[in-house]
Amino acid sequence: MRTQVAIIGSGPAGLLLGQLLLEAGIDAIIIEQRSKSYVLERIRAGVLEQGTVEMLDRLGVSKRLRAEGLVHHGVELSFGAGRQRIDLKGLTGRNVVVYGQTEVTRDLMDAREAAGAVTVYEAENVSIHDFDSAKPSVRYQKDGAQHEIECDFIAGCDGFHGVCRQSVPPAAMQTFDRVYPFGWLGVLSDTRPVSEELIYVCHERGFALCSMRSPTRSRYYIQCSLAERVEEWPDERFWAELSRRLDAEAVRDLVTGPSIEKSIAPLRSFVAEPMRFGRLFLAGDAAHIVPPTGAKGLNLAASDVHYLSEGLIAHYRGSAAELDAYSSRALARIWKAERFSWWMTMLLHRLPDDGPFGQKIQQAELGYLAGSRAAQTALAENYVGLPY
Ligand code: RFL
Ligand code: PHB
Repeated sequence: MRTQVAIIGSGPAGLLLGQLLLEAGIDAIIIEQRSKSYVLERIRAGVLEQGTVEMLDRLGVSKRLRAEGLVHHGVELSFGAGRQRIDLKGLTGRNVVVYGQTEVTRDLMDAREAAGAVTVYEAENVSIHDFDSAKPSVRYQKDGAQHEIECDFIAGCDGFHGVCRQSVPPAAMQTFDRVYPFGWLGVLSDTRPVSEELIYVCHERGFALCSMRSPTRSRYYIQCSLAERVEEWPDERFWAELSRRLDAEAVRDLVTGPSIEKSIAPLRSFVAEPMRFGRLFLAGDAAHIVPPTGAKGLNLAASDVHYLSEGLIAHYRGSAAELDAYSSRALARIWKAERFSWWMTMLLHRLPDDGPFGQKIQQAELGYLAGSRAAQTALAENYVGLPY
């Protein structure tokens, strides 16, 4: 088999890139190690920047998003005795849309199938070869047979644990990371959300987040220790702990019910530089991770593949400069999102080793935010997404 661009991974990065290339008439095959239903059932992101929504509009895959997505003009921060609303729309003129990653993935898969583009699911032992030459290739096994795809370029969109970044010689790459000493315990439930807007909670017992997927489906998170296991958190214990961290109004409005998904995610920051190695390009979580506090992961995958698709399109039109600039253009935006996600994490979590000084600084920072339009604007500008 032969294609122009072999895309490894059918998460948001791979699917969006596939759609951008399809629109430009560039041939691409997606190779995914999991089944379609497995990919569709992974509960992850919920907040889309306006730029991500506009990309989905341009690609003609936003019909359901525009009908069912919840447009949010603000977010709330809860600390001390009350809440501070950050007026995203008033401060920046922009907004975010709450629409689950599962739904974005489904819309992109449907559009890809309707266009007759090829995705290989359940590909085993995927490996990439000769990306330092003019003739890279991808090999995998499926249904007991060995397959090889020859291509011009490989796009490594295979997430943090994927094979692409691991195939790069360590000496060619520099990595930067921070592992946070806590995780998020998340619960999905078919209950009415506690509030119309997201509430990010800084509490002495730890961080909490009230989010949603629809007017009848809620998503809640609480900060937990890394030693904890999901089995130790029956629903009653989760709701009781969440309630302890919420303000009186939220406790009054909280509707509890059986969880339909419950999981613990560790928090980390990570960046690999550069993002190009010969004819291999990394995009999305394959190249970087942010803690979810800033809601940036999926949105960064979108901006990466925006830059990458511009580079590939320019290449096939005879210009190399855009592709050469991919890594530096993408990284400039990534580091700003890394900074924001790190800052939001430090602002809102209880750090086990922080001590009284760290807690006073955190309170002062929250107090400054409450009283300063400039500080609120800085948060809002980053939350709705920096331009690209
Ligand atoms: P993905 O989604 O991990 O997709 C990678 C795909 O590659 C496949 N794969 C392979 N395929 C072939 N061969 C191999 N060897 C392979 N190895 C892996 C995988 O099966 C998978 O299908 O990466 P991608 O596309 O870069 O997308 C990144 C986003 O999924 C991620 O950044 C977000 O989910 C992060 N995130 C959030 N982002 C937001 O923008 N807003 C949010 O509100 C938000 N909330 C979150 C989040 C992530 C969370 N968790 C669970 C880490 C909340 C949470 C709790
Ligand atoms: C979510 O709804 O899953 C979500 C929302 C905002 C975040 C992280 C996760 O910052």
